[in-house]
Amino acid sequence: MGVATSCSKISYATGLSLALAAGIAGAASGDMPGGPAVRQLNLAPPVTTIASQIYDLHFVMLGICAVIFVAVFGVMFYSVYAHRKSKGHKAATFHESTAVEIAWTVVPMVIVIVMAALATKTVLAMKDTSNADLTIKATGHQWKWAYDYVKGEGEGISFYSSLATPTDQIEGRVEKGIHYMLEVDNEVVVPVGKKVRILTTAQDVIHAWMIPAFGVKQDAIPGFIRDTWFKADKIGVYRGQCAELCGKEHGFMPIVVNVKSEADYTKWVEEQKKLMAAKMDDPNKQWTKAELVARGEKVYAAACVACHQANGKGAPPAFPPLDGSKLVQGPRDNQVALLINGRQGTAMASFRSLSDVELAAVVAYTRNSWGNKSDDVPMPADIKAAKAWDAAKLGQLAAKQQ
Ligand code: HEC
Ligand SMILES: [Cu+2]
Repeated sequence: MGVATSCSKISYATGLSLALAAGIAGAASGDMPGGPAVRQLNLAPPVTTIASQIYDLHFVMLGICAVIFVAVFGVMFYSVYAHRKSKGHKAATFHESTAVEIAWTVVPMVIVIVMAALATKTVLAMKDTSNADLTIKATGHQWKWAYDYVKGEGEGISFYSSLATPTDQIEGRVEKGIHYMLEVDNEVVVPVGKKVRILTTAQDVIHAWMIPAFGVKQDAIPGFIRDTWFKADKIGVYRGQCAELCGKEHGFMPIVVNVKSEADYTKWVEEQKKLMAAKMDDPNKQWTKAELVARGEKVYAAACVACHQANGKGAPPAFPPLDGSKLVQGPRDNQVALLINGRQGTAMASFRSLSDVELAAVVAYTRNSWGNKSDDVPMPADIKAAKAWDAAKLGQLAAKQQ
């Protein structure tokens, strides 16, 4: 098998150099910076030590396979040709050659041991996530990534990172951009030359966090935390994808890492902190219903319109209307509970990660928009109590199951 694979790789490589020599494969204008190149056959140009080690190992292994290939087939074709029947050769009749048997056991074993020894150093280094300068948690969601800066400069920053390619490009109505399908709204920003530890986990199904130029690919498994690391040697933007088939939009959750100089990274952290502070709601503020409704319109536009539509009519039967919904017009606690917990097995996910103010606001908004009208709106404190009650209940359930 190994021999057959290396054979096809050799012929690709030969084909590539022929094509390059003839000047056919030179459509460099379409190469994506930090992503794949047009007619790319080789691995991504490495940007970390681990990635260059993987790159070198790849060619050493390929070389070993090529030598074996030439040696084995050389002997075989020579034997077939030199001892052909028309020359009157008679088949040898010997049985059981201890020397040959030892040779064909020992030689492959030595080859495999040499290969393993070469690879082991790199594999061990890949797994050594100790002494990181910065730790970032990457959580896979169907179908986006969430990032939390857990430790190091920038601690406390967290955001979602979703595909930024416009639908018009995806559906072919306009020309596709150079970063087609490998661009996001919020990039992961890291400093150059620093060891970055990535913790991977997932919210729903198994995803995988991969940046080829870093030589990094790590599964993100619900209920588990796995980790990997990289230390980028070069400033630039590097692109990868979810590398575990995770559902119908598996191809729609790219990963973009923006490696900045240390000074630029510090600047970015400060900007993020300011943005976060500006977004934070004053915890002591007394909200009026009108203020909550106004605030809720923004939350609704950001988090709910995709399914329930701006006019509250939804898209039945998949997405129910909220305008005139019995649940929205009924007791407010039911609606709060639905938003906090989501509804299992449907597209209505849990919105527990929204702040107390945001949840109170969006409930107030949906209860007082379109044809809906209700003075019974929750205050942020009610949401806080509902979340706490829920957490306590979940805790009791977990304790019972043990
Ligand atoms: C990804 C699509 C999606 C998003 C985004 C979404 N919902 Fe839903 N929502 C659903 C689906 C699907 C249901 C129906 C669930 C079921 O079958 O029980 C639903 C049900 C509801 C219901 C119950 C309606 C009824 O009459 O039973 C309410 C209330 C609701 N959503 C509010 C919201 C709010 C508020 C937001 C924004 C914070 C939101 N939803 C975001 C898909 C979505
Ligand atoms: Cu995925």
